[in-house]
Amino acid sequence: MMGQFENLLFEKDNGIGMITINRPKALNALNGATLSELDALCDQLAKDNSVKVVIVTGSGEKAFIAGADITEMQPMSAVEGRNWGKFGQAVFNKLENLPQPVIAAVNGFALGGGCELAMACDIRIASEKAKFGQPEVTLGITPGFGGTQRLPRLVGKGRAKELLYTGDMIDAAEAYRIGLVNKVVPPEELLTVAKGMAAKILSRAAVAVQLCKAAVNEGMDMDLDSGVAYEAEVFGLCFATADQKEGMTAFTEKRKANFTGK
Ligand code: CO8
Repeated sequence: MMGQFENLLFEKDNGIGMITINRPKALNALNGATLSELDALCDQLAKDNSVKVVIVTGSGEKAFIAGADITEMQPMSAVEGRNWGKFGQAVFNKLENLPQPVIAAVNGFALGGGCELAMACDIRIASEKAKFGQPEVTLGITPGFGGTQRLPRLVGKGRAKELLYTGDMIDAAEAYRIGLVNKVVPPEELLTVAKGMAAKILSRAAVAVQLCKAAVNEGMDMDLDSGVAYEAEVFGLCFATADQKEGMTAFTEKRKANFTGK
C-alpha cells in the first residue's frame, strides 16, 4: 500500500498495482484534486520496482470516468483553461510513459477526459456496459487532455473526426469494432480478465516487457528508420539481462523459463 489519497484507491497485490478512480457521486469525474493525486501516484509508481503491471478502473457500477469535472471548468478563463489542459496532458503523458504496462479496465462511461485517460493506457479492456465518447463539442470546448491526438492515432482520422465533431457516444461493441478497445467482456468478468492479462504479462521477462513499451511509445513518434534503430538498441540491451540467459537456456533445455525480472 502506498500513500493515502482522497479520490483514488490504490492497492498492490503480487506485482499488480490497482488504481481505482473513486468519486462515484460525480461518476468519477476528474477534478483538480483527483488529477493531482494521480500525478503524485504516477511519480511513486515510476520508482516502484515491485509493481510490474498497473490496472486503472473506476469505482461503482456506472462509470469509468465521466470526464473532467464540468463544474470546476465552468468559470475558467482562457488562460485557466489552457493551464488546466496542460496539467491534464502532463499527467496523462506521465501515465502513458510509466515504465510498467498499464491496462484500463473500462467498467462504464468513459467520456471526455475519461476516454482520454483510457487512451493514455497501453491496453483497454471494456465491460459490455462501457460507453465511450468525446462529448466536448456539446459543451463548447475541444478535448483538452490529448483526445484530438490519441483518438486518430488509435482509430484513424476519419472515425476520430466523426466522434469528435458529433460528440456521439458509442457502445463497447462499436469501440471494439473500430479498434478503440482490445476486448469486450461481461461486466462481472472485467477485473478477472484484466488481472489475468496482468498475470500473464507478469510471467514474462519484465525488462523485455518494459523495453517493448519504450520501443513502441518512442518509436511511434519517429520515422521508421529511427524507430528500428531504437529497436536495435533495446534489443541489444536485453542481452545484458539474466532473463535473456534464462529464457533461451530454458528453451534449449525444453523447460519453462523461471524469470526473475533481472
Ligand atoms: N463533471 C462533473 N460532474 C459530473 C460529470 C462531470 N463530467 N459527469 C457526471 N457528473 C455528476 C452529475 O452532475 C450528477 O451529479 P448530481 O447527482 O450532483 O446531480 C452525477 O454525476 C450523476 O450524473 P447524472 O445524474 O447526469 O447521471 P446520468 O446517468 O443521468 O447521466 C452521463 C450519465 C450521461 C455520463 C451524464 O452524467 C453526462 O453527460 N456527464 C457529462 C459527460 C461529459 O460531458 N463529459 C465530458 C466533460 S468535458 C471533458 O472531459 C474535457 C476534458 C479535457 C478538458 C481540458 C480543458 C482545457
